[in-house]
Amino acid sequence: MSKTVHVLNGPNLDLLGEREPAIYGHETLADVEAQCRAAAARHGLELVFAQTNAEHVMIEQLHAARKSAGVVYNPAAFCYSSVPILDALKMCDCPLVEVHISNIHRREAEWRSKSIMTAVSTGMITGLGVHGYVLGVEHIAYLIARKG
Ligand code: CA2
Repeated sequence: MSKTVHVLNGPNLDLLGEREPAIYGHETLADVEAQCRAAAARHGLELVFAQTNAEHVMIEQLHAARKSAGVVYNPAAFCYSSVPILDALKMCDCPLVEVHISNIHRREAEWRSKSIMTAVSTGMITGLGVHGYVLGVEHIAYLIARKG
């Protein structure tokens, strides 16, 4: 059984920590990666961490993650429109934890709450800041431990 967790990030998240700190906080994506690596190490899991601004790259990253222990993913604005990514998510044979740093249900515009990915995600963590990623990794670890 795979013990690899994939943490995937969509467009613009490479700039995390540089803009809109009131909404997204001050931590950078490198900080998020370090926190996810620490969580994975605590549970003896391998971690693949990636970010892309390109839809086709995220699709390929999801294909690579299909048989993994689980995917923790922040699709960012792809979550509002990308049917190709939605289809790639459907092809994954593993738990899918959708993460949003901000609470997409509390934002300035109603459209931000309408992630089309939610329909195929196993679950969603939204509004807990970058700690949501760590919780996502912890959840995959919990599922592996439960299976024995
Ligand atoms: O809250 C989240 O994690 C979001 O997925 C972030 C997306 C946004 O479109 C979603 O509505 C919610 C992307 C935000 C743009 O990227 C930024 C990166 C760094 C700093 C500010 C924004």
